[in-house]
Amino acid sequence: MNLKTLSFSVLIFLLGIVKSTAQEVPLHKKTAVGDRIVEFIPKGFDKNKTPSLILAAEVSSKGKIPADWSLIPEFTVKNNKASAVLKLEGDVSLYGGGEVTGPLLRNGQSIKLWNTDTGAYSVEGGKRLYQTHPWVMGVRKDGSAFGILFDSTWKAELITNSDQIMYNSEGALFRVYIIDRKSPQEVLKGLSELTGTIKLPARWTLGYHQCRFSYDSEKRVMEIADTFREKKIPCDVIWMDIDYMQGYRVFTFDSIRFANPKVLNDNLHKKGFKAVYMIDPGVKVDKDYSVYQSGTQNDVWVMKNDGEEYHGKVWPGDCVFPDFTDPKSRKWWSGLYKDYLSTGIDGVWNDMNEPAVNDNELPEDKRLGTMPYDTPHKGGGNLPKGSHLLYHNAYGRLMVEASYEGILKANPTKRPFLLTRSNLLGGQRFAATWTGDNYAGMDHLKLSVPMSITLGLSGQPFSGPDIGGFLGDTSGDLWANWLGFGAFMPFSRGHACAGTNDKEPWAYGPEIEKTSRIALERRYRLLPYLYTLFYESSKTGMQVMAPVFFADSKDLRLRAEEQAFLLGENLLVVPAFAKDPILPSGIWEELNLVEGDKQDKYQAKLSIKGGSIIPAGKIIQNAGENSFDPLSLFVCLDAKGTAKGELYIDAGDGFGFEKGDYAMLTFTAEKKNDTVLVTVSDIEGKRNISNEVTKINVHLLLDGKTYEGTGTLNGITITVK
Ligand code: MIG
Repeated sequence: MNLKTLSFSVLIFLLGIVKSTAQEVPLHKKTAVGDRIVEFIPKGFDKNKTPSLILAAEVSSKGKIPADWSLIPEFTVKNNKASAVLKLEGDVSLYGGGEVTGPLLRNGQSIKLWNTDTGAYSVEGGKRLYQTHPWVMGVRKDGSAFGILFDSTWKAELITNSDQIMYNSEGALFRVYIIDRKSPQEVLKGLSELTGTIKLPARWTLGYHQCRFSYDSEKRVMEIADTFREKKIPCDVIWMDIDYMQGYRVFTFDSIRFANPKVLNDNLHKKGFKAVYMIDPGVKVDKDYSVYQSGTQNDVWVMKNDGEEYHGKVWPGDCVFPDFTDPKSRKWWSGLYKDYLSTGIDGVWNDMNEPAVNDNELPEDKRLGTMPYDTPHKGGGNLPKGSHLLYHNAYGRLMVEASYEGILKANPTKRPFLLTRSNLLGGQRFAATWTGDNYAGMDHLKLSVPMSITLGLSGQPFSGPDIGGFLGDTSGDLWANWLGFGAFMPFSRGHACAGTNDKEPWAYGPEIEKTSRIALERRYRLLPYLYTLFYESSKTGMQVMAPVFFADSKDLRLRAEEQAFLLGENLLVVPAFAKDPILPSGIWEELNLVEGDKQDKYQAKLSIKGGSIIPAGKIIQNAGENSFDPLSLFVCLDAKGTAKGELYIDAGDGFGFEKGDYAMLTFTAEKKNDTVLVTVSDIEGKRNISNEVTKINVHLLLDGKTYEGTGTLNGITITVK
């Protein structure tokens, strides 16, 4: 071997090493894009390889990064796969990652970001679920916090170790955003500045929802609805799962069992119910089916590399799938909702949109449960053409964008309600969510608390589990335990899988029925408070359901508490199952809302925080009834003898509030000697509420006693002796 060939082989050898070890990628640019929000762009980043599907809008530079800034991510590439790492200093409590199983405190956890249909959360030991949220929040010992967003949808893993946060993708370089602010609440607001907030939901969506796979005829649906009213158990919504369709063809109705959807929906409306129906992405391959015909004519389907339609098996058998990356396909999909919703459907449920595909006929090691990774997507508009590996995690998110727009267009004077199983960080702008197919067991009951809190810490405040558990039979005891706190989750819906026992509130005998009634009456009394929280969230991105440490982010004892939770900042919910929960210090007074709630062993214990005023309504059977006759104010004074609270009121639906037709009331209470004066200190908005709120009952909770007072918006005085 001469010198030339030797050095050539050495070169090849060295190149080999370089290729298989990670190569550091220098930063191309770092710039402030908001208040203590910094964008990091690695050299070689190309938005035609990694488009942003997470940000609500393109950001723009707002100048230099703050002088004290310390958080700088490091990028590497190995075999064309990009990673980023953020090294951590000192003790940091980690949260987020979106829809996850496992503990609330995420130190030492790892998850796979590849949206997956995972019954009982069984795929990869629960490390891979239906949604993708490449986002982690860290809370330091001093209560200050930061968050890191990896703006990528590529298949990836997210590792949250105590000394570093790592995001390893299987695709091209991406941008990173870091927010560093004084509190976790401020960091969440920063997240919403980047990814948007939820839209204010209609008031009825905050009521209780009753679902089953499936109430399979018009008759059965009305039986369920009528039973709620006969038994006086509050409920707002009945859900229609897939069996309402004609052979699982989306946008159709079974010609025998759901022959008159308009009549059914009208009848539900007359009784104060709303109706939500399921729509899946898979469209049956059937030449005689109008949706398949029109989609084919409009060239909207995902096509394989060989130019043929991609077919995957779902409920209807062989299906095609809209290519939601293509604006033309999204527009076509939106257009399907008009006729469909004209039957009086109030809300839509998008399921199976990971997308889930049944490929069980393949040998086990070949099964993907979704489209092959190299299936191409057309893109268009801001989105480049790309493989399924890039777009899979955005499929559900693009679907719900199209659904949302279609629903809004069909009923422009109503606020769309959409529930989705799959989604992506930022997708809270289009749809609420639930945590998929859990099972009827105490472990999943407990898990449902950190799961929903974590979604909230990842930008999605509107979530909840299948109360009672979806898979398997549910016992009365499990149901009552679950509803006892599920009644205080942002999205509160009972659901049940096909083949399982009846899971309505009355299905377990009179004792559990009574417990269920009390739990839901408590929720309905709190609707004014809940609605106010959702309004706040739609403005600022604040959570609805919050971890207990939000009461005091400096109190290190609270960092891992995941049994108890907060609703807003002022209401503490301790589920009946909670064993030795770690609770925030300070003044907290027990809140009882309904006769018998204190004595019932299944009810969550509620407490309100010193310094706060919680508005409540009366017991109503659905959110459309007047809650404010009278309005109740629960007042708990702080050490200084003062308290404050807010109440948001509007028409409950529609967009009048955007033009000022709302009232945001601020209440204050002040103790002077033996009297406490409660007044309305401020009203924002143009809505005239003098006829809406005529009478106010004040319940002052002080040292375990309750003092009552009655009055009007002009103020209430209570004597404390
Ligand atoms: O393969 O529509 O998670 O809530 O009831 C099951 C039937 C499809 C999965 C959803 C579940 C729903 C069910 N769906």
